Amino acid sequence: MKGLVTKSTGKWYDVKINNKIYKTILRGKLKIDNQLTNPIASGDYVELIKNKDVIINNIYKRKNCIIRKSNRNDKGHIMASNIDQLLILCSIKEPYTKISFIDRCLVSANYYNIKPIIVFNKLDILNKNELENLNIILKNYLTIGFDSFVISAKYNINVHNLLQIMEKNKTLVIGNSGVGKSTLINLLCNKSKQKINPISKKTKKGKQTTTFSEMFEINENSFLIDTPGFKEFQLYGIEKNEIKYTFPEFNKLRDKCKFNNCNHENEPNCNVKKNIDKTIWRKRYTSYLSIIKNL
Ligand SMILES: Nc1nc2c(ncn2[C@@H]2O[C@H](COP(=O)(O)OP(=O)(O)O)[C@@H](O)[C@H]2O)c(=O)[nH]1
Ligand SMILES: [Mg+2]
Ligand SMILES: [Zn+2]
Repeated sequence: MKGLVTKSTGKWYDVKINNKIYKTILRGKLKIDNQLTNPIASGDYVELIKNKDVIINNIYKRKNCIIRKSNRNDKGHIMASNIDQLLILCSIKEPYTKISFIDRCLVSANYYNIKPIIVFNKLDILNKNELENLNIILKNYLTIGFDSFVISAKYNINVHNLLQIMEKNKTLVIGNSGVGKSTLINLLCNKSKQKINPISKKTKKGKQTTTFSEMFEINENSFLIDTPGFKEFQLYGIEKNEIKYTFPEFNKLRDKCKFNNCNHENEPNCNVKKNIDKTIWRKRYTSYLSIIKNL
């Protein structure tokens, strides 16, 4: 039997076959992978066999998967497999999403060939100044060519704009804790009963409730995958000299750099650096430097 993993806890896995969810465990030999903390993630297609327990006997080849560096060690952690899009949920207030966080997610999406969508939530709590700031950020991302939206998940403002994009896709939702991932997923997925965490009055940050990535159904063909909140998105398995190619706006300029393998760092006559504050948004260039420094 072939099924779709909708939830993985590390101990047991929910696998969906024809609208029925099986609680399954993993066959021993599949557990061993020295590079990754989790051999299976939501979105994986697996082969089940029935013994006393229902056992995952095999994993089907993945179309793709998004891997980040584990918080606990240097291994990779698969966030989800076989996904079509990455929805980066952000907020410029309560909590503030760092531009470098967004850019790390964008690098990852580009590297794994997954379409990113940038969504700013909590439109309802922004004052005039904050709205102006958000519009600048939005304009910059749109100019680079990224689909970008502003919504309020809590008050269902502009969320309909997302629905069409979600249709017939598996979308991984990523974002700092407290940005509203569960609120958005509850709104879009009828059956989901995600726990919403009140923002702490002291820190204005969300607590982390979701511990494992889990897939929810918008309809028969459209799915959202919720990820556990985390503070930083650390890249995994990407070489430093590959990062520059994941910034589409750099690619348009690099032909005119003096060196054809220019890293746009300290090289003389770098056309990317020359264009900072022109066609290159300074914040993106800063993200770029911080990403390559941290690898
Ligand atoms: N004002 C406002 N609050 C929101 C919005 N979306 C979510 N929240 C609140 O933000 C807090 C965290 O939401 P939650 O969905 O648990 O965030 P998650 O950690 O990303 O899953 C809760 O108090 C939500 O009610 C929004 O659009 N506007
Ligand atoms: Mg949540
Ligand atoms: Zn250069």
